[in-house]
Amino acid sequence: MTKRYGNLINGEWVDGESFNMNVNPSDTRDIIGEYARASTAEAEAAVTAARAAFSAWSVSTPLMRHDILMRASKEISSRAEELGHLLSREEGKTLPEGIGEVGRAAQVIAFMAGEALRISGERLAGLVPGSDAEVTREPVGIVGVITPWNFPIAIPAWKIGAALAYGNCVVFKPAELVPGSAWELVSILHRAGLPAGVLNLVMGSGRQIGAVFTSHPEIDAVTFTGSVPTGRSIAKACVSGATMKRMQLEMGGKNPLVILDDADLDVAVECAVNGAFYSAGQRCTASSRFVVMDSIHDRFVQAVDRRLRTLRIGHALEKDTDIGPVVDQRQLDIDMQYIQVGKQEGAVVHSGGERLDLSTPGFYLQPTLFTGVQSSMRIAREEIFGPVAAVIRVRDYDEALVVANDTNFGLSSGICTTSLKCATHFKRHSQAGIVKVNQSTSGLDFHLPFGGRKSSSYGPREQGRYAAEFYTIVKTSYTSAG
Ligand code: UN1
Repeated sequence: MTKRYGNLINGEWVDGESFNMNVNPSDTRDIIGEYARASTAEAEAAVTAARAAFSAWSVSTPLMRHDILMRASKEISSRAEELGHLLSREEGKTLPEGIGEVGRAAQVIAFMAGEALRISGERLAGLVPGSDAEVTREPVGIVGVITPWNFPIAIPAWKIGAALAYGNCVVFKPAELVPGSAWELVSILHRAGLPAGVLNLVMGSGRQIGAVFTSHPEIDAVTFTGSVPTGRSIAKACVSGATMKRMQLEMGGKNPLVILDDADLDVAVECAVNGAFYSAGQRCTASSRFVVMDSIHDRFVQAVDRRLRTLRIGHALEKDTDIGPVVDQRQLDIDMQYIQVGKQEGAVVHSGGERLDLSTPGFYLQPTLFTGVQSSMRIAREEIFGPVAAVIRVRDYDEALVVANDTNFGLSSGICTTSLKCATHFKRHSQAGIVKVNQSTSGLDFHLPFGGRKSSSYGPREQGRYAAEFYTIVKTSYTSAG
């Protein structure tokens, strides 16, 4: 009998009408638990509870919010191994990656605890003689939080941590594939002392609960990380109801890593392999296009191939595993379809490209490197979200920049070079929200703003102090001495 986990509504754990099995992608015989699926009525009850809690929470002292978040952060870091194990078991990233992600969740919540104390405004002289004006920040209200499966604890932590720090109430819907880490995070925050209704958990179907978030008049804002099509439909729904909702949408990427011929080859290979293949390439910041100068092309491809051969693909919880499985059958099918598409388009599978049958039944795929890719090919334009990367050959830096920007996405980008001139030019002219020089396009610092351009992102940035742009609303007040 597997353990059952309920939703948190108005400070009470409640069972659902039905439950969702949480399956280990490294071994599909391993069922982690059964997680309640919230009904529409339960999601609505959660919104009502959040609204009721808002009047007190929105004017709570910064110190109260700081202390609760710090308590939660400490519990998360003290349980990093255990929570990392759960995360890797349900998502499939390796144990060091899982434990690392838990550490990052603890850090981001601690950072946000500090932000609760740092909320600030401005005071200016008014234009009417004797008057002054203040610009202050207030919480937005009730925030619907929708998170993806690829960062089961870090993304919920940076959205919920920020929402709570700035005095908002939250209704949280985690990805159905990874409810375990989300449940633990909510349980920790709840026990850290949040008043009933301030944070509610409604696990279940995105379509059903997402519809409550986008249509309910008491939801003020929706923050979402996931695919472009889902983001687009959320955006439409958020503005078409009676109340127009603030939104923050973090969507896909097709992130380029440019390799110039003056690059340190070891650095370039490390950036490439880490950015494209670790976490099985399942990061919206993953490098999926290597834009490589002719004169270093063959050396780079050979070195990446050599490095890939040393990587062990396996069960996420086994000690020597470098790359775990992809998350589920659906994602594996998508990855395999794109590998087919790439071959049909005339690209060459230089490394990998095959499913692996290992001793445990799971969704294992070799890291796959395509060469001979043109920027117009689907494998160079569409987000795959798997361990698949495409090498595009270019003549020089100028062409590299054009190719790097030749995409509808604009999340992160990278360049490997020892030329200060090219690095400086690339930082200014890359059409991406995040640019990295001699670093992997993946792996971001929690104290810095995160977000992209073009169809990668919509709305204000996440993380760092820039999170305030989404989670607070500005008020301008005028005072005359009277
Ligand atoms: C990272 O690269 O460390 O869903 C973070 C994603 C992003 C987060 C990436 N929103 O992959």
